[in-house]
Amino acid sequence: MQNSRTAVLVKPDGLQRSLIGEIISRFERKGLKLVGLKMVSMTDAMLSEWYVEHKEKSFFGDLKEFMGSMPIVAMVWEGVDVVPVVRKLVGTTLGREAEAGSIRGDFGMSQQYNLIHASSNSEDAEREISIIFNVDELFDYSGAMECVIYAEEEIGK
Ligand code: FUP
Repeated sequence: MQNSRTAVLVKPDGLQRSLIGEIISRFERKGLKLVGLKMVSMTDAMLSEWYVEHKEKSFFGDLKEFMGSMPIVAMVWEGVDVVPVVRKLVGTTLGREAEAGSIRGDFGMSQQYNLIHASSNSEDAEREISIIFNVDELFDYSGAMECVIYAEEEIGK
């Protein structure tokens, strides 16, 4: 198993609904490690790169407008298999169908206003992280609780 990183955005609706603390808290409680955090206004160019896979979709323009309408909170979380772990905590895209217990399932009703973004795979994670974070804005430190979150063989120590 491998320690890896994923990108998370609390979207404009998450900011407006004061869910930043709640969201950070869920990832902390799970045992993930926060290695980057910033508030940022995403430009049209950043959003075109971020959502490149959706550039032909009908909702592309509306999605970029919404995401650029106010600041978002960007984070990088680290952990073993962190990409699928975070996707599970976030829940499926449409809030009103998302699993109860997930962030979207507990707090959302919408598809566009679905509170949070989480990278779909490791390649997307690294690409997304580089759109928002400089190398010196990402931190490497040892987590004091790691020895009770993972068994030694799970983190290859
Ligand atoms: P997800 O990976 O769950 O965040 O969702 P997608 O990558 O499928 O979609 C990216 C974003 O586009 C979603 F968060 C919401 C938005 N979207 C729409 O606004 N309308 C749609 O029909 C589909 C997605």
